[in-house]
Amino acid sequence: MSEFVRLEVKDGVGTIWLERPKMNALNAQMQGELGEIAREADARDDIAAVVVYGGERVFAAGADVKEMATLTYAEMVSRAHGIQAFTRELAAIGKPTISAITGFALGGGCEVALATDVRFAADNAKLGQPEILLGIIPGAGGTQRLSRLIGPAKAKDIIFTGRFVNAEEALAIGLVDQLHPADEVYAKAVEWASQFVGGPALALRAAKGAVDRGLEVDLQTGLEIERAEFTGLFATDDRTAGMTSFVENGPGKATFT
Ligand code: CO8
Repeated sequence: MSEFVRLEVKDGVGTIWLERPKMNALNAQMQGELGEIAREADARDDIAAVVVYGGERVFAAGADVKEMATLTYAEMVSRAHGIQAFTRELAAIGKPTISAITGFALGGGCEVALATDVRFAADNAKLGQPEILLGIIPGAGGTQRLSRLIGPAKAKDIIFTGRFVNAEEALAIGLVDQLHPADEVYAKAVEWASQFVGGPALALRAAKGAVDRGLEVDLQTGLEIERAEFTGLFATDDRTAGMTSFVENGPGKATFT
């Protein structure tokens, strides 16, 4: 039973709630719960898409610094894999995922948002990787996912300085995808996620896998990944339903199972 992370399912959309007052600081227990709930969201057939949300005030202010402050080097050596594992589990959800960001998304909080496909932010949002100010660097994927998303120069500026990026700048550099008033950002994210309810789940999983795995390899290997995913879909009921419906009724009217 999770204490700090909750999965709520409504009309085909799963919301992963971050719930650890006051700032959703991610202690080791919460990191483990997030990884576990991400795996559940991936596996459940009643979830078509996932929203990650920290509530109206704050997304997450990062790893729990008070907990981390006491760790020795030897303890961190054995924990570091787990720290990367929970954002990897989140990124591995084979369904469309979106973060609805209000307030601070810092350090590990920003890394959680980076592990989803899309980010909608409130106009009061502040994102950043302030680890450098603690004498460390991002450890839950930030150096890798941030630079892949916004490019190495902008990522280095943010990681080297530890500065906070406000909502307007985050939108301008592609760190977030849309801005909304704080009290609307969750509803907008749910609306985005709802588009995929009743959609072709295997094709969505294949599309996400092809894009994500393709980003990690050379073009030729990426094209081979695409070809394998593309041809594999010809064995699915969804492609039969999609194409039959197009031929008989025209575009966009297919019902998928
Ligand atoms: N960890 C633990 N407690 C925190 C954290 C945190 N990251 N952030 C805030 N808090 C606590 C404060 O200590 C304070 O507690 P209390 O009321 O008991 O004194 C309470 O939350 C409210 O915080 P503030 O009074 O500071 O509130 P402000 O509105 O003045 O400031 C800020 C909010 C800007 C968020 C500020 O608290 C801050 O800078 N927090 C730290 C942000 C940070 O450095 N994050 C990075 C952490 S390191 C990290 O994430 C490592 C990544 C690699 C591993 C990832 C695994 C998840």
